[in-house]
Amino acid sequence: MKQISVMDRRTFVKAVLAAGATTVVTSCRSAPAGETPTIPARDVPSWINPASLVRPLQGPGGNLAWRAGDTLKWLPPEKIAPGKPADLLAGLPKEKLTDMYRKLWTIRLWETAVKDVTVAARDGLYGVVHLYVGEEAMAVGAVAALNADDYVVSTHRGHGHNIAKDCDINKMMAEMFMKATGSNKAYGGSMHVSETGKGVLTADPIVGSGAYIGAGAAYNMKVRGTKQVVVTFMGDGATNSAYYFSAIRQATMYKCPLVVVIENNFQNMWIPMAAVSPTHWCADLTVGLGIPSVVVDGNDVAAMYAATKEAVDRARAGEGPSVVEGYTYRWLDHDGFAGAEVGVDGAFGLPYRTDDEVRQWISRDPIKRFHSFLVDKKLFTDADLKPVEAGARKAVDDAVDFARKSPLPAPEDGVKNVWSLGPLPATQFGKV
Ligand SMILES: Cc1ncc(C[n+]2csc(CCOP(=O)(O)OP(=O)(O)O)c2C)c(N)n1
Repeated sequence: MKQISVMDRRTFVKAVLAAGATTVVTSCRSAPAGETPTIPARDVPSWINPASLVRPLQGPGGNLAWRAGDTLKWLPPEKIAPGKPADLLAGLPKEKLTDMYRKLWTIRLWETAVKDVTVAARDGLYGVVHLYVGEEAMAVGAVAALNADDYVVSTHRGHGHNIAKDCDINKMMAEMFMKATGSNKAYGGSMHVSETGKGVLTADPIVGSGAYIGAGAAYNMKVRGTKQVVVTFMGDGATNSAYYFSAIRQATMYKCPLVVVIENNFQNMWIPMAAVSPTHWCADLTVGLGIPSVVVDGNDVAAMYAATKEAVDRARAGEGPSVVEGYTYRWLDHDGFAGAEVGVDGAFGLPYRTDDEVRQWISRDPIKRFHSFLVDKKLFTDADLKPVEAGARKAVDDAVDFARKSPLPAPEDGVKNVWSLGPLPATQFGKV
């Protein structure tokens, strides 16, 4: 047999067919175990201040040799890094910083209450639930860069986005309990928790769909000239959806005020991001569109705020979309409560990750990092912050109480709020 070295595919197929083959099976070689395929390093885009925004060129993607525990290569530092984002954060009004601290704790405690209530099995909570514990800095940092009348498009893991956008946590909890007082009157459940009046346009279990919804809404803002901005949250997995690239491509074409915030938690359900996303980072996909596509430490409120603020300002000025990817880690399982216990942070004993990895990420708790930032900068004392945390705890306890005491929907409500054409015209088969 003739040895063939490097050639293009057409030449290869011609050569094999000329040799008498009737079927050609080709395969591509993956990187040898333990070796990350090398992709030539690019320059950091000039608009980023490399000293302040993290842009590690070697990301986790495109690595079929990924093993449980490999997220530790991106374990963030214990403290929020000094630099431009930290200065920007420190310069925010104290009320805003307090609000951000309250929201971080509200998300943590609200999600933990859902986990504890369900695992204790005292109440009936229904439907599939994707919790956001560990990822709080992404939503709080990004949404802090928005005005109250800007919009958010959420995901299947959407409770944190809603809380960051000031949605009613009582109604949200009642929706989890499938009560008539729920944010969707018990028609939606966890994956549809949203409040359009607060600017959360939708939360959606169809992974990737938020790209179109966000791009469509941003097009609307563009046409109406409202100067509002839309932030669409997407998981790393969602960026592999065909919807994603076509949506951001069109939004770039029309310079729509869209900011995509990619929550890269290294996992796409139980499959490593590294094994399904071909580029080092998801943000690399949009570099060719010529739009800012940055990667930051997603457990650092300062980095998330600074990067999103820059993108939002650009969108509002009519310059079009940007992508902000944060890398972060979810402490619990993809959905449900495998490996979780009442009163314990994190989920352990899961086959796709190591317990050591989970503990190390928990040690880089984004809330703890924000707390020490506020205290180290002498903006607040621990005594100032304790009541904020206690307030969030009480609000979450009240939300669970509200949900427990709320009525179930009446059986006849099952046929309300259902879309129909109304009475159908008579047909040749009689009235339908
Ligand atoms: C169109 C579609 N395909 C598959 C699924 C099943 N699914 C639910 S969540 C998920 C993974 C999403 O991963 P990612 O976007 O990274 O978000 P994460 O869950 O990590 O926050 C998948 C594939 C779905 N809901 N919708």
